[in-house]
Amino acid sequence: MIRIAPEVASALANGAPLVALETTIVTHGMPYPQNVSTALSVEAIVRDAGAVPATIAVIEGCIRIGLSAEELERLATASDVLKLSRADLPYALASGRTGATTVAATMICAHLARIGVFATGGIGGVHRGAETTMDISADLEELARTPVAVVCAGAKALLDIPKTLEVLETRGVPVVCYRCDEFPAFWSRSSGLPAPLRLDEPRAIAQLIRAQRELGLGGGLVVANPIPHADEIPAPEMNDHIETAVEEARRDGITGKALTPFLLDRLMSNTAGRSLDANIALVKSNAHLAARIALALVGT
Ligand code: PSU
Ligand code: MN
Repeated sequence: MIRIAPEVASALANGAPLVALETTIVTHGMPYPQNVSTALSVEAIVRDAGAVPATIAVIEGCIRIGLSAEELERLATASDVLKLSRADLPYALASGRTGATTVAATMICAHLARIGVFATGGIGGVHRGAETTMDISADLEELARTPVAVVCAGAKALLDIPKTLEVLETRGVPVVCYRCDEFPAFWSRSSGLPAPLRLDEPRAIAQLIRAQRELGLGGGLVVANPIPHADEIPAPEMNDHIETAVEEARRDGITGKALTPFLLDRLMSNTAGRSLDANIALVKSNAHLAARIALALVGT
């Protein structure tokens, strides 16, 4: 059910630092060809920092840890690729389907392969209007149960960020902000909400991960790395676009799994591609930080 690429397998055998990468961002988060070029650059960034990338997906019913460039290209251009979270993973395996893994499913697969650090764009969270829709991403539940550190640029600002942070706190997930005092809001550095925890060095984050493991607490943690200054879209500007996109989703009756991809796509159009440029920049920055944490964890 699980196939580990040779490069990843030898890194695991040698205790070398590894960084897991997800694929929903490729298939449902960005358009072609930027999705493929971003995924390849992110892998290169992890390698340049001295770690081994492990891009995760399900291909024809098999969990794959590490994809070749050709496989990535095929995944990014295939139609009918499922968006897999915890609930869908066994279905994809049992029915031989191909699917991209969300944060939740990537955490599960990374943990199966004994990879403890994972870089993405932004975690899923509590959607705006969740008090009536009950749309809360399975990513939050996964963070509470699976011991993988997720490096992200905070939660996407299209979510209800205060409620997202409340759920993480309730479920006992440490949320550590990297070199900032405010929880970042994906395209913007600022959410108006204070950092639950703050650490300034990858080594200190590695120590936190070790302490969490040694206490036997289970569960993962969120490392929130704000988008680089030069790439951010200021929050007030982004909020107008988000309100428009959320209204468009309501008008078109978009719900469930389709909602986040729909909103990301509408934002890209409504910002004339600027939200995509920001998304690409923040993923690259997260990959670099994740690699540094992975290095610190193996003590190099
Ligand atoms: N980060 C990005 N783009 C994305 C995602 C993260 O920069 O598309 C994906 C992740 O896979 C995350 C998913 O798990 O969005 C959240 O989906 P949902 O809200 O349906 O749980
Ligand atoms: Mn949802």
